[in-house]
Amino acid sequence: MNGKSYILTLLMISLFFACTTEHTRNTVEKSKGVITVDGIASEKIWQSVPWLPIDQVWLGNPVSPDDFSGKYKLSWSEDALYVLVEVKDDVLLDRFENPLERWWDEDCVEIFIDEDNSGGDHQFNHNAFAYHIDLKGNVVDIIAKDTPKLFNDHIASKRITSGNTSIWEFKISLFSDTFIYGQPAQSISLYDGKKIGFAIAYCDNDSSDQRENFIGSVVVEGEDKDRGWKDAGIFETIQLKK
Ligand SMILES: [Ca+2]
Ligand SMILES: [Ca+2]
Ligand SMILES: [Ca+2]
Ligand SMILES: [Ca+2]
Repeated sequence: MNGKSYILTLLMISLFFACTTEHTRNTVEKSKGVITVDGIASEKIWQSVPWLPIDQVWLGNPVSPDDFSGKYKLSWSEDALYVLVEVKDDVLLDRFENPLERWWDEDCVEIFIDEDNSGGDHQFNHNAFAYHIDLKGNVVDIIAKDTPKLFNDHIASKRITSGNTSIWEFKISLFSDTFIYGQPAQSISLYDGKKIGFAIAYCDNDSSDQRENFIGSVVVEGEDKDRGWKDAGIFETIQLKK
């Protein structure tokens, strides 16, 4: 093999692995069996799909593994997107009795959904959703300036915590950008090949007035990394596969 074809072969091999990795990360495999939202990852699908990291610090200082580490898996059925999350957090802080009070300043999982993968602004509209799920399972997003609302009928979840490790299962119904809060709405049916904008994050607070860290699943370029709550352009595109 001459020098040129050697380099070409190397390039093709690296391209192949780059594509394979990308494929694994962005493709969401359908569950053949029913997923029971009980906080126990006993379903077959959870054994076969890979963990993905929640490791991008969007706010606060770099985190040590004994302060926070997190990972997640995805699957789907025709009626919902499923997320399995494992978080190791040294202190679980449930500060506010009222779920609509500073929901981001206590420990919570945040799940970002852009149903039609359009990207763009969603601060005060439903072009996309930024669901905060607190330790009691309450789901909060804002529908207008200073107007947080409960979206408990969009996400069912169950958390089981043992020591510093919490396992959550989430079942997420998807709604289109025509959703209007308080009016009856039909959730979207999912299908093979569908693309969705997705990101997940964890607000970690252990003992402070404000959250200490906000750690997400996607790389956000630039200085201001806390943009997921208003900008669906930072989400990652995932694609459903049968
Ligand atoms: Ca389960
Ligand atoms: Ca912590
Ligand atoms: Ca959208
Ligand atoms: Ca914490």
